[in-house]
Amino acid sequence: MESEQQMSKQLREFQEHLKKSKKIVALVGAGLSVSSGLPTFRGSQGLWKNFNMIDLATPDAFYIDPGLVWQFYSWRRVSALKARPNRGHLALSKLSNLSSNRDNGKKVDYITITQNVDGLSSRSNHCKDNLYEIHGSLFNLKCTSFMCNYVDRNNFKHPLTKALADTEDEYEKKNRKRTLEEIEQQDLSISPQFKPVVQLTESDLPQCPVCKDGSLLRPGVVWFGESLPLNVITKIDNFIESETPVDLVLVIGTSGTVYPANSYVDRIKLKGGKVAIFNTDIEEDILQGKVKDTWGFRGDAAELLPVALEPLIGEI
Ligand code: BV8
Repeated sequence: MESEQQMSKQLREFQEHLKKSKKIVALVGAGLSVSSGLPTFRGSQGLWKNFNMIDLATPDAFYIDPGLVWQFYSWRRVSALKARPNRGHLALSKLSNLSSNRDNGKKVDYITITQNVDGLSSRSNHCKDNLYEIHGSLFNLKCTSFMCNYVDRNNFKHPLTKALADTEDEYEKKNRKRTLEEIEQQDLSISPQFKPVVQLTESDLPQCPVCKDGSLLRPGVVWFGESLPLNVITKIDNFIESETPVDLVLVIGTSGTVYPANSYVDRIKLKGGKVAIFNTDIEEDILQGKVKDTWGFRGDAAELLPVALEPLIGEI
């Protein structure tokens, strides 16, 4: 167990470095959204009904049973719509706005790289041009036809189709269109985890409005086995590889198991950057300060970030 003084020594050292940092990156994972009520991908939370989430986040799963995968993503959409950004999101949002209006005297270049598709960072008033959603968003839809490049961005519509409303109807008896506010008011206490998946046909699912041959729409997320959006990756590479090195990478609520997201931390460390990990699960050596250029803060990222970043962002 790290002692109180060990923690405060780490915090003091970290904040000294934070105040001197000119270039900062945050790598965000599912753990940041836990205190907003959204489950992580691994461990016991990584299940939806009796499916492993990772098995559903693949092109093959969608090809084999688009109705099943769409019910999974409908549940994810409704859960994310119901969730609100937490103080951890707000802390990063303040940091992002610090670097965008550079005339405030605090010269810091900053980007958030988020693996999360829940849209909570963009709903936390995060500066748009330094937020990189490398795995896409639950609220973008795109056509599955290779011949069509239709994309529907920021689609918060609920339900997307009547049949999918049915799956989402596990939350509410009435099957009608609702505003975001109405969704936020509703009671999500009845978990859909135990109701059986219904068999849906393609005609029950979102269709591309442009394609004549009625192609299916899919969630605008990056599935396992798919490449990340090249334009986003290039911007991140340029930020990390430019001649001014990154001084500090904040590794927040991620198990670091997903490539290529997990490669950024080593690349920054290789160029002399220091690492600060915010996670409920941290190796003892890091907590004891025994790992070079690495600080570890064990706890809920939503609680830790506002405290740790306070010297730069002030009070939230
Ligand atoms: C690609 C969108 C190449 C969908 C997601 C074998 C070995 C190594 C790599 C591979 C391999 N086989 C395949 C690969 C590559 C693969 C991969 O990494 N697989 C993993 C499973 C091994 N990667 C890919 O396929 C990527 N593409 O490589 O392309 C390519 C090139 C050209 C052409 C074709 C292909 C694409 C990966 C993107 C997958 N899509 N999301 C969706 O969300 O539905 S990733 C998905 O996983 C989510 O985005 C999520 O963010 C991520 C899970 O990672 P974490 O965020 O870290 O979440 P996790 O649950 O794991 O951990 C949560 C952490 O939070 C824990 O550490 C926990 O302790 C902590 N925590 C909990 N509570 C709190 C907390 N921390 C703080 N506070 C708390 N309160």
